[in-house]
Amino acid sequence: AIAKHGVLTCFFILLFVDMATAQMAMISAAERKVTSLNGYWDVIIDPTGIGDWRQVWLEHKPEKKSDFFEYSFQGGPQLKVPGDFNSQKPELTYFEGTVWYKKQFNYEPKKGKRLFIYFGAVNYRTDVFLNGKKIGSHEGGFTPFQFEISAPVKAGLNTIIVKVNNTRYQNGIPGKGYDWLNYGGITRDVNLIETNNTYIDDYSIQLKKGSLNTVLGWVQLNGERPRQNISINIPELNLSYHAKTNDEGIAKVEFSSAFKLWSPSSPKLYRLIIESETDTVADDIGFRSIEVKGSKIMLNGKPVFLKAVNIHEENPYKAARARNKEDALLLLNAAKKLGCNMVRLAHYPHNENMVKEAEKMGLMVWSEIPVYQHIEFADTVVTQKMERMMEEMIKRDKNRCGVIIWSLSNETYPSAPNRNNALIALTKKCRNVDSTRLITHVINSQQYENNTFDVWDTLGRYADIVSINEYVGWYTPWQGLPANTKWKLICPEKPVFISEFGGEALYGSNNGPTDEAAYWTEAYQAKIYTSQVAMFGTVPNLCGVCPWLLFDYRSLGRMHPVYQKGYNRKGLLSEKGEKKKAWYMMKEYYSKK
Ligand code: GCB
Repeated sequence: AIAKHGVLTCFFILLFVDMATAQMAMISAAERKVTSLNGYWDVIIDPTGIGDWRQVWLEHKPEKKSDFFEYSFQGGPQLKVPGDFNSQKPELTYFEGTVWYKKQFNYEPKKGKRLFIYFGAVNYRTDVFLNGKKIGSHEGGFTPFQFEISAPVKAGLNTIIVKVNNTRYQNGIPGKGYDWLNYGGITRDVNLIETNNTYIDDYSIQLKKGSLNTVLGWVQLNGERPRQNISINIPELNLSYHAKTNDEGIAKVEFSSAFKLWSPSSPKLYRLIIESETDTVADDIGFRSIEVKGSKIMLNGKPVFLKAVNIHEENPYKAARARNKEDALLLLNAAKKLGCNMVRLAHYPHNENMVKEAEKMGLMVWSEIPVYQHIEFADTVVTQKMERMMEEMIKRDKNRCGVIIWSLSNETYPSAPNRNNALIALTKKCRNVDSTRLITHVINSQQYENNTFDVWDTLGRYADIVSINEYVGWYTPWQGLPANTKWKLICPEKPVFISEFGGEALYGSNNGPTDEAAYWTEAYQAKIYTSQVAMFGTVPNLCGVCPWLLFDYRSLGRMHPVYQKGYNRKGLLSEKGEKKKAWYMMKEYYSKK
């Protein structure tokens, strides 16, 4: 009987295989007419994936007492959305598998309205079912997506079931190996969004490359009335720009004004209202120019040194994925206190609060897709996923002037089959989608011999900035005086950014219990920083540095029973926010820059 049931189920699963992949989310989702589905959701924890066979989404209900049934949500546990599941239940701490989520909502369909369900992010694979039918799926843990449910939604009570699976896949992005906690679950907001038949799906409103006063962009409508009059209003500037969308719903936008430019010392944003005949969206947008000229990075036409810090999307005090404005402020205020003017949001797109709050505080942002170390570039599915993730990241954040750099990869292996082809193609795509920002790839393939760095990776040729991760003093010993370091660079004309450096220290372990402990002391970490600072003086075209990293953070690969206990200890701050010696050194370096 089980076998027969299995065959039938397989048949049904096959029927579902071709269901829709998610749509890219409309931008500025929070500014729309939303009904939040945040809060407690009923869940079924499903370590083996048996729920697929039992078709959890059908919610079989017994008619008679004697009817067989399994996997009811009723009377089971609940999890908070948004939120990773790992930090919510002790049995889920290191869980990698499937959790089914269920939520009900009431809705009254209205003539002329469309309804979408929007997910800020779900890690890693998502399948969504509405009233027992699959409506589609999404892959990727850090970008938003949506499904239109205008047709299947019913009057009255509706049931949404979401299958979340955070298993690591060889052909996933990231792949199987990475140095952070694999927080699974519905980690960001879920909203119902109601729009008119034709709504403003997307817009790009930023300064034209190289210009300090001219906006070049577009507005994109979605719906049955693509041809409309649109306007862009900036009340503070008394500016009102009018255009018409074409048959594809697109209008080109070009206007000039004497903008007060956005910069770290004056993070000016303007309230902007975009109107079509059938929709209105508001946004806070800043204007700035970012370019590479010769070996320098120029912000608003002036050279800028990037005083950055690496940050994972984790609230260290809660040992949980950061998800809201308060979490963002905790992390970003610490970066500010260190004296930073930029944050590298490692190693995946963080939630929108991070980007928006950083922008408001005058922190430039480096945003990255999780193309990290072990990626199966030879698998064409992987290259498609990379592109899709990049597009989802850019669609969401392209109007954030704070974002100055798109990072398309971190420490990938030059010897991995098809790596260069895949990343070069991705870079070209990225420039097509957004020509206004800088693009980088983080390189870690350099040789360090005879106190000389040989940065030979040809990927550097396709980036605007050569970004290098190096851990001399930690994973690799110094081979001479840091101040005498020599450099051979694949692109000697380009700006160089040290995107990671550092070492681990357990806060308070200043007099380690044994001699070996020297390596884990704050003093040892501080010495790495002194040496690195001395070495920075030797880097040709140095345009900025970025210690790894702000806070100690959770990572499964960090299991030293005394010093790590599940934490990567390269933080300048402990997970409790205590300042290590290296914090003060970095702060001093930034205060002098
Ligand atoms: C790296 C990675 C970063 C790691 C770090 C480390 O190069 O980019 O994700 O966590 O090294 O601590 O080793």
